[in-house]
Amino acid sequence: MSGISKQQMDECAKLTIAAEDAHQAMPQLIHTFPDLTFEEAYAIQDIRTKLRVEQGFNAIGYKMGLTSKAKQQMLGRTEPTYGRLFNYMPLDENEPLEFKNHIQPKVETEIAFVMKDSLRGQDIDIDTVLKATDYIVASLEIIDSRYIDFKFSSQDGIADNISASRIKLGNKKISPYDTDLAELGIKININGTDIATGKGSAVLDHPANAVIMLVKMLHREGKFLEAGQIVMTGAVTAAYKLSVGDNVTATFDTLGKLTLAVV
Ligand code: OOG
Ligand code: MG
Repeated sequence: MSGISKQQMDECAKLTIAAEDAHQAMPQLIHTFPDLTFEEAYAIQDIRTKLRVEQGFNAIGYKMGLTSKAKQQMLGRTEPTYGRLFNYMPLDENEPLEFKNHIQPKVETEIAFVMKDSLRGQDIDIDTVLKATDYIVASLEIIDSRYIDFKFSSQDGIADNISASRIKLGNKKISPYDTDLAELGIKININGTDIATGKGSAVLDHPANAVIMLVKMLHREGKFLEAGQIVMTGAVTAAYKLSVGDNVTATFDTLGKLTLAVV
C-alpha cells in the first residue's frame, strides 16, 4: 500500500473523469502518489466506474490493453491491463469522431467478442471462451489518454480506464467457429495510405486469450464477465494519432470494413 487514502482515491477518479468530460489533459497521478500500486489503480478505476454509473451510464463491457507486441512496444511494457466500456462510447456506422470532444485521440483496430454466457474462474481455455461467445465483430477503438502528451505509468493508465474513449463495432456478426481468429487479417488505411497490417494472432497468439486473461484478472478481484458484455481484445496494429480531416478505413478478413471520419 502506498498510503493513499480512500478520499484521495475518490479525488483521483473524479480528476480523470473531469479531464475526460472537459477534454483537458491533466498531470499524471503518479507525480502526486509515486508509490501508487496496481491494486490501488484498479480501485480508482472501480470508483470511476461507480461514478459513471451514478451519472446514468451503463457499463457495457471491457477493453483489454497491451495484448499485442505492437502496443507493448509503443508503451514500453508488457503487462496486459483492462478498462471498462460505457454506453456513451459506441459510434454508429457512419458517425464521425468529433475532434473537439477529445484531447489527443488515436485509433486502433481490434477484434471484439460479444458474450452470450457469463464466464468466471481461473479454469478456462479457448474452447470455453468460444462456447460462451455470441458473436465476433470487427472494431475500431479510439483511445484518448487524459494525461498530458499521452505519457503515463501503468498505474496512471489503469486509473484512467486505460484511455478508453470511443468504439465503433462492425455490423457483420460471425460465429467464432466460422473463421480462424488467429489467421484473421486486418489492414488499416489512413487518408489513402496503407499504414499497417496484422492478424488476430498478434493478440496473445489468439484473441480469445485476451478474454481468458480478462476473466482471470476479474476472478482475482472477485468479479466475472457477464452475458451480453462486449470485450475489445486489444489493438492488433499500433495506435495512430488522429487529426481533423482524417479518414480511416480498416479492412478485416471475413468481418468487413469499418470507416471513421474525423471532423
Ligand atoms: C492504453 C490502452 C491500450 C490496447 O488496445 O492495447 C489499448 C493506451 O495505449 O493508452 O487500448
Ligand atoms: Mg485498445
